[in-house]
Amino acid sequence: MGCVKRLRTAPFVGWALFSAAGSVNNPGMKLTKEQLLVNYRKMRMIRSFEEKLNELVNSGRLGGFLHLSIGQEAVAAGVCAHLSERDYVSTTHRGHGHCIAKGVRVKGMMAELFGRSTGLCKGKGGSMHIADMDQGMLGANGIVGAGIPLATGAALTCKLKKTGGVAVAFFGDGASNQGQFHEALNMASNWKLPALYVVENNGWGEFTPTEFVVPVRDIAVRADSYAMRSAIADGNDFFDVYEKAGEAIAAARAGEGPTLLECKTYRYMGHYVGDPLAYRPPGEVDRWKNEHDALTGFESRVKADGVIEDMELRRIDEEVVEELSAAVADAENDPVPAVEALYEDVYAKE
Ligand SMILES: Cc1ncc(C[n+]2csc(CCOP(=O)(O)OP(=O)(O)O)c2C)c(N)n1
Repeated sequence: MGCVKRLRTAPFVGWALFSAAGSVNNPGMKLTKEQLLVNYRKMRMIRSFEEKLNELVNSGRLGGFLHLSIGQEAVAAGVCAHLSERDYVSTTHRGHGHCIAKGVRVKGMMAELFGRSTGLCKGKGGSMHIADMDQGMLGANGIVGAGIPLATGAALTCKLKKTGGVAVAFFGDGASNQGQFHEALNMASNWKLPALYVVENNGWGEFTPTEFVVPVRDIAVRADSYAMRSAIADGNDFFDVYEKAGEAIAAARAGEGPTLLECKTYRYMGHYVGDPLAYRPPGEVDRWKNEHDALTGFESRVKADGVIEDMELRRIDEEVVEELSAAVADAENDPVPAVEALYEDVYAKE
């Protein structure tokens, strides 16, 4: 396989970002204790939700083709911490974390993944088509890059209707090579839309290292082509993402137009659940896990600052486990959609 022959030996370039900067950034950043706990809970929920999915698929209790974002939790949480119900988010094939961070109910997500009629899309969407319009979640998407123009359209709606809302598109480094990325950024900048484009550069697109297919070191520079503001964040540092996303979203709300925010991160899991990861350079996954994990970093920071005690975080961990167990039990017992529902909520009918 060509991929094996070309296996990279150097660590992913994103590594340089945090090893040079250190893992604790933005000492001036202000969040209340309550906000910190809310965001820890979100990140813990994202990770535990996906660890649970991994376990369910591997034990044969859950079917379907799933993509997990374990390792990237700080991006979803740090960006969505600035959003409310008037704001929109679009996501990708790897979108559970963005849904949770945006406030989508875990119970409805779990039921959707199990294909139950109680699911957010009545059991007919599944992991890659999960959506929740009540929360401004425009949907996951199996087509790489397709969420980018969707969020751009939502940003145009916010602008025309003067809602004060913003729209955020989350997507991967691979998606930044798609034509629709460039078309959408051009339009958004030209029309000064209240949009934020968050590229999660996790170093891999399927089984290919990013630098094999992206000639620029920083995807953020692509914003220059469209006279758009850009920023680079350490995507495994919640506080850095929070600060940079906050600046971008404030500018968008103030009518100053969109930003391309590149978050350098890493995903611990393969492209899909079941991917044996044989193509990753030895030690790469462990290095990120052991030296720059988003949750461990957050925990060390808040404990060192003396804001939060260990037992408060452990209580959240337990609550998350309980909530997930209940969601799985409910989902397993809920009914599948009735055959008569086949033609409901679809555009094309016989
Ligand atoms: C238009 C399109 N082309 C190709 C694919 C197959 N595909 C699915 S995921 C993926 C890689 C995406 O990489 P990236 O955007 O970096 O996101 P990541 O999976 O790393 O989160 C590809 C090529 C697809 N689903 N849609």
